[in-house]
Amino acid sequence: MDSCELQFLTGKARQLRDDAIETIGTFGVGHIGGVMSVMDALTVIYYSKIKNIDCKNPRKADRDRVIMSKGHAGPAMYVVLADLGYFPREWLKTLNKNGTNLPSHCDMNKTPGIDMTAGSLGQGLSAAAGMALAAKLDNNPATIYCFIGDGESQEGQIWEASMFSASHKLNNLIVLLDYNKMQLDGPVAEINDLAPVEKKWEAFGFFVQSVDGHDLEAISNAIDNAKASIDKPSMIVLNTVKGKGASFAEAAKNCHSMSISEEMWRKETGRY
Ligand SMILES: Cc1ncc(C[n+]2csc(CCOP(=O)(O)OP(=O)(O)O)c2C)c(N)n1
Ligand SMILES: [Mg+2]
Repeated sequence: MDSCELQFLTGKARQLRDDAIETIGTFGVGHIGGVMSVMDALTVIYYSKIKNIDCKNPRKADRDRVIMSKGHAGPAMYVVLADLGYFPREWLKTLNKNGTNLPSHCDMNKTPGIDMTAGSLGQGLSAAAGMALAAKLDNNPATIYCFIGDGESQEGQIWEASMFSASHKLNNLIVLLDYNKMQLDGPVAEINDLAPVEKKWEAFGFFVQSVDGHDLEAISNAIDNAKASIDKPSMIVLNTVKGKGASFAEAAKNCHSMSISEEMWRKETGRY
């Protein structure tokens, strides 16, 4: 990645974080922690790696897919999709309100550009694996990206889907684990530990890389390496910080879901 691209992506990730803080703040409450922690990886995917997407044709057959299996990070997807022109930015003000097209959790039947409905944790990776297998059978060049959470990884269905993916050699599947070490009400390590997570995914047949999930260049290189995998699906462990880039969230003891006042979001974003 050259310095120009790095500078562009750094600025874009900051803008998207501010958009998400404003969007959730305008509603007044939401999953700020898990939205902030995936923002750098989402930025690299959508502004550097993704292929064959078209905001005027969101269901284009050969598009790369992005599945946000940790569906409570819907607002992270929405700020990206609005920025890319899938729907008017005004929609962001309707987040989670009655009649909205932007519910707090991803819904493919409501939001242009959302490839899979999610929210019931553990299910999205199975859908992603199915899409990856279908793409292979169809000789479709699509890459399937799937974000999962570390708390979400306590769901047995995640491991069923991982076995299936390796068994079918789904090298067009890139799973990104948001390893922010926190789940809804506490540290993952204290509730049901995932460590050693890299060894687990390796044992399940994945090509595993572990990176700083806020290092745009490292994420970009890891995705390039994953795309070069010949016969294994990929796991990229994103070592992240829950709430990253929202100072009030990083400072909170638990930032899983927070109330955000107008004063808080304006101060954080500098938008008055
Ligand atoms: C099957 C299921 N059980 C419980 C919940 C409630 N829930 C929503 S988010 C969450 C915590 C998820 O933690 P993690 O995967 O670490 O995501 P993060 O908040 O770090 O983004 C839980 C338990 C759910 N959505 N689905
Ligand atoms: Mg987590």
